[in-house]
Amino acid sequence: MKSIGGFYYVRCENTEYECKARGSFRKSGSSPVVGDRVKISVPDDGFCAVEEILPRKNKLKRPALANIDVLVIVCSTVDPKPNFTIIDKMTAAAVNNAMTPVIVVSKNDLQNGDEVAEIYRKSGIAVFQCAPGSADEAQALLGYLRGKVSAFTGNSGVGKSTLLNMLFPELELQTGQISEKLGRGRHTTRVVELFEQNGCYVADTPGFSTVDLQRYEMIDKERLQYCFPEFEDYLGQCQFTSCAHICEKGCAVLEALREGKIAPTRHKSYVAMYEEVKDLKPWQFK
Ligand SMILES: Nc1nc2c(ncn2[C@@H]2O[C@H](COP(=O)(O)OP(=O)(O)O)[C@@H](O)[C@H]2O)c(=O)[nH]1
Ligand SMILES: [Mg+2]
Ligand SMILES: [Zn+2]
Repeated sequence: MKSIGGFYYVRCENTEYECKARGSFRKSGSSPVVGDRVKISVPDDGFCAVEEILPRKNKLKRPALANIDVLVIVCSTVDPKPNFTIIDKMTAAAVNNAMTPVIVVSKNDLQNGDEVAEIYRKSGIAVFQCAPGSADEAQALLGYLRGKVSAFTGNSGVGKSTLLNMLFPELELQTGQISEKLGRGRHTTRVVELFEQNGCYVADTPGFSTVDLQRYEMIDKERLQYCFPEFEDYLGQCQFTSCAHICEKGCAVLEALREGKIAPTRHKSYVAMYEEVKDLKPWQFK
């Protein structure tokens, strides 16, 4: 649940155990991180210890988190306007890391967000549309997050803190901060923690800064197509087996795009990401 100063706080049933890690973890360079499923020993006297880390389904470096189920990507209708390239990089990075991307469209009271929402629904991604007072939508999102470990991300000002306060009132996060750095400054040490309420586990990263996948994550050109869920039905149906779905003749993805089955902004993001990585050598990844 939490890692601070060499101690690990491990939840087992309803008890939290303060544990040290076995020295062997340090030698192997794979110490436990928040979100890990672990085996611990609980002696009659002395320190509890993390004995074993179970296999991870994913792991982020910054913040150090493991086993994230859901990446909640918050974007607002206005103030700031959605940046589709960034949003789509996040959804792709989530899929590439075995996380389920979810889109929250905020500020529907300022401008209707149906068009943005439709782009992602059409892409097979769950969408929630929030505005102050839209308690039903917040409840639906809470229901979706129950039993899962989630992390929140999105540009500064989109309403992450506002949303988290709506979902988890006891967090009492400050909202309307100009810079995420302000929030970070309040923490003197870098604590990473999972916050649990109603069976939802949310990554409380320092100052609730965003989980920034896209800056550290590049997806190679062969894998990229699989990170856009709406392409799936058409993959393998192109005229050329090596089709990159950019401008090729007989491309089933481009045909779906023309027929309106794939959103133009999504394909545009795919092309932009493809262009970024197409000339990179394998050693330039990670
Ligand atoms: N009208 C409106 N304002 C919102 C909504 N969500 C957030 N805000 C405002 O947008 C500003 C930024 O919100 P905040 O939660 O701090 O964004 P964060 O930077 O992503 O954490 C604040 O002034 C909020 O009051 C919303 O759904 N509707
Ligand atoms: Mg905030
Ligand atoms: Zn194709």
